[in-house]
Amino acid sequence: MEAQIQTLKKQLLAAERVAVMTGAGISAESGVPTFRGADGLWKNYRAVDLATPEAFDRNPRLVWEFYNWRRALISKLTFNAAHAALVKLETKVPSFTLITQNVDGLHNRAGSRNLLEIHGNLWQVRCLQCQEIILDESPDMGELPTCEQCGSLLRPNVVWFGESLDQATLNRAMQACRDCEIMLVIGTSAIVQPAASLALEAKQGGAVVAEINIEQTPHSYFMDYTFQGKAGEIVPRLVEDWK
Ligand code: BJW
Ligand code: ZN
Repeated sequence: MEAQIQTLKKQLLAAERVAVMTGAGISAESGVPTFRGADGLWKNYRAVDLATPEAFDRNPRLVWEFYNWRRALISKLTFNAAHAALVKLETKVPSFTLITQNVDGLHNRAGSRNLLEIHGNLWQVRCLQCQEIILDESPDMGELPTCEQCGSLLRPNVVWFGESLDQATLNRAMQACRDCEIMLVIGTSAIVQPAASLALEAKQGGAVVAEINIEQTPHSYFMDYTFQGKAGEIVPRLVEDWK
C-alpha cells in the first residue's frame, strides 16, 4: 500500500483536474453514523427507510424526530483529518471538484470551496407549499416545523429515495467526472444511484480512479487503486508534506 500511496500522490501533484466523491464513511470518524451496516440503525428503524417521501407522508413527526436527532448530534461534531486533507488538495489542484453525497455540511465547515452537495443539506429546510428554501442551523427544529411565509409544513432540503437530484448540480458533477484525470472515491458503499455511476463515468473518460474505504465495494473491481483503510488515515497521507 505504501508504494501505491506514493505513486498516487505524485500523480495528484501533477494533475490539472481532480474530482473527489465522498460518502458517509468520510464523516464516520467524526462520529456521524453511516447509513448501512449496524451503524445505520436509529431506534430500531433503518436510516434508509426513513429517507423516503413515503415515510414523511406517513409520519412526518417520526421523520422530523430522526432529522432533529441528526441535527443535534452533528452540531456537536466537527470535521476530521480527511475533510481537512481535501481542503489542502483543493488549494494545490488547478481544477478541483468535490462531490459529496453527505448532507452533514462538514466539508463546508472544513473550508472546501468547489463543493457539490448532490443529496442536499441537512441545515436547509424547504416549504412543501411555496418551496422556499431556508437555512436554519438550529439543532432542534421542533416536532413539526412550519413555514413563516405560508404556514405549511417544512421538510429537510435533502434528496430522498425516488426523488430527483437537482439537475444542474448533477450535470456539473457528471462533467467534472468526465473531464478529470484522477478521481478519488472515499467512504461510499457505491450502491445509491445516480451517485454511484459517477466513478464509472470518470473511469470511462480515461481517469485514474482510486477508492478509499474500510471495505470492498461493488466498484472495487474497476478501481486503479483500492486503499482499504480509514479515510482519516489514508487521505491525509496523499497530501502529506505538500508545500
Ligand atoms: C468508511 C469508513 C471510514 C465506513 N473510512 N470508509 C434499482 C436499481 C437501481 C436504482 C434504483 C433501484 N430502485 C430505486 C433506484 C433509485 C435509487 C437507488 O439508487 N436505490 C438503490 C439503493 C438501489 N436512487 C434514487 O432514488 C435517487 N433518485 C433517483 O434515482 O431519481 C430518479 C428516480 C425518480 C423516481 C423514481 C426512481 C428514480 C435518490 C437517492 C437519494 C439518496 N438519499 C439518501 C438520504 C439523503 C438524506 C439524508 O442523509 O438524510 O442519501 S439515502 C443515503 O444513501 C444517503 C447517502 O448519501 C446515500 C449513500 O450512502 P453512502 O454515503 O454510500 O453511505 P453508506 O452507509 O451506504 O456507506 C458508507 C461506506 O463508508 C461503507 O462502504 C463503509 O465501508 C465506508 N466506511 N467508515 C472509509 N472511517
Ligand atoms: Zn411556505
